[in-house]
Order: sequence, then C-alpha cells, then structure tokens
Amino acid sequence: MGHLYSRLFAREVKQLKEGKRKIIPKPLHEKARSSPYTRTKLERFEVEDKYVPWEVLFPKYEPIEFTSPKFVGPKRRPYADPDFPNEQVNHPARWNEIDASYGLNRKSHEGTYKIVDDVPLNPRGRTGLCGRGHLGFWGPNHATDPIVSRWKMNKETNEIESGRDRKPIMQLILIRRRDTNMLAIPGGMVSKNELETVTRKREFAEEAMNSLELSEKEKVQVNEQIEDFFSRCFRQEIYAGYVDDPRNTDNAWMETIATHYHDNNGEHVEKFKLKAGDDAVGVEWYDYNSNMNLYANHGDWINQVATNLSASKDN
Ligand code: RP5
Repeated sequence: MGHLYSRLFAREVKQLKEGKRKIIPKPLHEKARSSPYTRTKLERFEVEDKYVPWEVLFPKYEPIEFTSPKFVGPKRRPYADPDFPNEQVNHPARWNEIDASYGLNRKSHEGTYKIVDDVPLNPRGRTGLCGRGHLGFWGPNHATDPIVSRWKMNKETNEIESGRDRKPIMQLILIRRRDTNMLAIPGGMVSKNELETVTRKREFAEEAMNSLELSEKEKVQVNEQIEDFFSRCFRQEIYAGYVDDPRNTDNAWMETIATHYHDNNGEHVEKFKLKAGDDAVGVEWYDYNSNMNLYANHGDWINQVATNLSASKDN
C-alpha cells in the first residue's frame, strides 16, 4: 500500500526534495489515529506526527484494512455505499461532486481530495487504517452539529451566574454518546437527499428530545418548539470542515457544519423537555468550562463559542 501513495504523490515528493514546495501544516488529526479502533480490538498501524502528511514518504506504511460488516456483503445497510471498487455498480461514484445518483454530497469542505485505487484519500493524512471502518460512505461523511446555549440563571436572584473568572456562565445541551460514552454536541449524519438544515433539527429532536418514541401529537409540539427556537434565536456558523473523529480512516472521514444557537433570555429553550433518544444515552444542560472532555474536536468549536460570547471558561 505504501508504494501506491508514494506514486500518487510523486510530484509533491519531488518538489519537496528540490525545495520547490513546502508542506502547509494542517491541524494534525489525533483521534483519527487512536487505537483500538472504536468498538473493535483493532490496532491501527502506528503513524507518528511527522508521517501524517501523505507527501512525507513512509514506505513502511501498511495500514490495516477494516470495513464494518454492516457496510459490505449481502446484508449491507441499504443506505451505505457499494463496496467500491470491488462491487459491480450501475453508476460509478462521482468523487468531489454532488452525486445525484446516490443522493450524496461527495464534495469536501477541505477542497479537492485525491483518489487512489479508485477510492478517496483522507485530506488530513494517514490514519493507520484503510477501508470505511464504521462509516457508511467513502470520502466525506457529512454531519451537522447544533451548539445550543443559554446563560446560567440564579433562581433566587434571577441574575446570570458568574464563574471564577467573573464572566457569565454559559450552559449547553450535550448528549452522552452510546458508542463511546463521551459527551458530545447532539449532531448527526446528513441522510441521503436531505438538506443539512433539516438534519440539524431532526437530529436534535431525536437525540435530545427522543422524538422517535413520541406520539404523533407530541412530535408536532416538539417540532414546533424546535422550529421556533432555531428560526428566532441568535445563530452563527462556527465551523465547516473535517472532524477529528475516532471513526475516520484513510478512505472515509467525518465532516460537519457546526452552528451556534443562543437563547439570550432562555424563554425558548425553557420549553424543551430533554430526554435522550436514538444514539444518545443521556442529555442535560452542562455549565461550560474549558476542561470538559468532549467527543472528537467538539471542544474546539464550543471553546470558540465561549470566546465569541465572552462567557466563563473557568467555573
Ligand atoms: C461527529 O459525529 C460529528 O461532529 C457529529 O457530531 C457526529 C455524527 O455522527 P453520529 O452521531 O450520527 O454517529 O463526527
């Protein structure tokens, strides 16, 4: 496998040697190199920081191969990609494009990704594992992450509480993920043919308000509350790009759009009846502080939100 990559990046490698090119450092993915691979006992091929960029020669590189049985063979989930390039298909995938035959956005927020052996190559570099791992699609697997916040109110004085740094304390709705038991933003994968803005509300309803198990009448009420909140409160896009997700592989990776929604006087979110559902085993309002250990790089975006709001990071 190592030689394949060297061939693909031959021009870049030559330019590097000749001093005609410099490696533009991208944030190093770490969780995407962690072992054992999520929900398995598999050890990824070890990749030191210096060998992460594909342009750096690493002839010994032999990533292990893994694709969840959910995504290959006769029992594969209907939504998942075919087992490119081994499976006969009517439509070849349109990498780096909107792929209407599959109802998928195969474009990356990171720019044009390379194709090796007919499958996409992770734009952030080596991960020590090839195949699709636990991800259903080759290349970018798009998600969306709503960061929902309010101020922490003192019930007696009805004033905003402050942290040790004397700044106002921001509270966030976070879920506990079933797969890793880690705290995370209640985000989720964009389904085929679904608009990202629709996914955001659907995933929030499913994970933070257990909408999948509500009666039709309750569902209507919950959807109205979410619609009302998401359309009226302050909102700002915080991040669009690669996620340092532990499920990432050399050929499949997570990308997201993280958007912040803030309810300044708390009147909308007050109506939310939080109850964990779908992939979440817990959901609560949490006081934000910078020591929180969150899934993937969710902590980076929330830290940005706290900076934007001049909220407390120490309480
Ligand atoms: C992360 O995985 C994204 O930031 C998003 O929070 C999540 C989507 O995957 P599922 O929760 O649907 O598994 O990379």
